[in-house]
Parts: sequence; structure tokens; C-alpha cells
Amino acid sequence: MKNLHVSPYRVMMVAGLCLLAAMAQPASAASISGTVRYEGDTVPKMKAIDMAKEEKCHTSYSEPPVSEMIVIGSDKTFENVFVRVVGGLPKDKEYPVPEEPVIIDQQGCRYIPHVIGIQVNQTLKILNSDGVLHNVNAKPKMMRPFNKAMPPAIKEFDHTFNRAEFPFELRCDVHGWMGAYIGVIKHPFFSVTAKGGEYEISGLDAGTYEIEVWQEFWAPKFGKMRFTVTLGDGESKVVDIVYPYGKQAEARQ
Ligand SMILES: [Cu+2]
Repeated sequence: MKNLHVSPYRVMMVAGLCLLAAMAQPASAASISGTVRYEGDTVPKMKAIDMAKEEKCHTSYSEPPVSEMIVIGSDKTFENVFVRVVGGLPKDKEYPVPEEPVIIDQQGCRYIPHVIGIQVNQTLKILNSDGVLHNVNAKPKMMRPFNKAMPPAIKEFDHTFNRAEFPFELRCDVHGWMGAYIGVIKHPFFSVTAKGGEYEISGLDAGTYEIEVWQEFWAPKFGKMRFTVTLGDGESKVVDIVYPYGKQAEARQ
């Protein structure tokens, strides 16, 4: 019969190597994602915007453009909803600022996209694809506002925001209907829904987080909509968000 004796040194060495391997294994990132939908039989109708005074924009639409206060796409998916982490992150941790800029374009006398998220000190690139005179009036309260005329010759203007503020407006003084919302966030854990209504916040450590969901029409009427989510190491959780008409939004986990 074979000798089954194993040296205690060998046992210790193997155990040590296992421990090292476990320590070298980085904790995998967790994420939360989902779809934002409107819930109701009647989809709210938005007011038409009369752009007649700006011929170039006016004629660029085959159907009259409407207000973007509520944008509901196919399958009642909700655009321009801002989802962000507001609690549970380590205090005072600094996050790298992305090198790529966030781009907002003035196109058809509208801001595209209508709602944007950006990190503190990340570059916001404002384009003027219209080739008409616009005026970009940013109205944050916690930091220096700016007001930049963009005649057709100025196609691009860069700006960075040096502190967090959520949300504030960009407005055009030439075209009273032009408005966009910006959220300046000090970490990368936010997402704004586009066509399809999907959001995703990834790269999170395991933990319990408070999430806030904002929509231009609902937020001033019903206040902050928040929910709590607990994520295990590497866990991907799906939390869908529903906006019923006339009521606060709900998170469905
Ligand atoms: Cu304008």
C-alpha cells in the first residue's frame, strides 16, 4: 500500500499558494440595469413647437416637432430618464475623469440629446450643426454659469464643470423652446436612457446602493424617486422602472 503520509510543510505551502491566488483575484464588478417604461393606456401628447421664425430649422422637419418634456418610444419605453447612484459609494473616493468628451449638438434647433450626464471636469463639447445663431446659456446654481453666443461660424465650444450639480438647464435665448438638462456627477455611476429606454450602471463593488431616478416632468411633481439595491460580488441585477401617469414612478426588482 502506498504511503499516504503528506508532509505538513507541503500542506502549508499549498494552502499558502491558494491564499495568494485568492488575494490576486480581483473582486469582479457588479452592475444594475433595466428598462424604463411608461405605464398607462393614454400616452401623454406633447405640445407642438412652432419653429417658423427659424426657417432653416422649421423646414428640416417633415412633421411638426413636439416638446421633449416626455419622450415615449415604441413599446412605451421612456427616453431621457436619468438614473444615478446617490448613496453607498465610498466617501471621498476620487474617480478617473473620462478622456472622451460628452457631446451635445444643436440640431434642428434642439439639443441632442435632450438630457445628458457628465462627470466633474469631463469635457462637454457643444456643437452647432445648424449653422444658425444659437446662444448657449448654462444655468447652474452651485458654480459659475456661462452664456456663449454661437453664430454659424462657431461650430464647437468646449466647457468643463468643476463641481457636481444635478440637474440644471441649458437654454437658448434666441429660440425660447430650446432647452436641455445636464447632471454633473462626481463618479461614473449614472446612466441616461435613450431610444429603447434602457439604462445600465456597471463597475460597482459589492454593496448596498441608493439609486435616484429623475424625469423632467415627474420629478418636480412627485419629488425624488429612490430605491435601494444590494449587489453581491460580480452580481448583475435587473431593476425595471415604471412611470404611471399621475403617480410616482416605481422600481420593480
Ligand atoms: Cu438656438
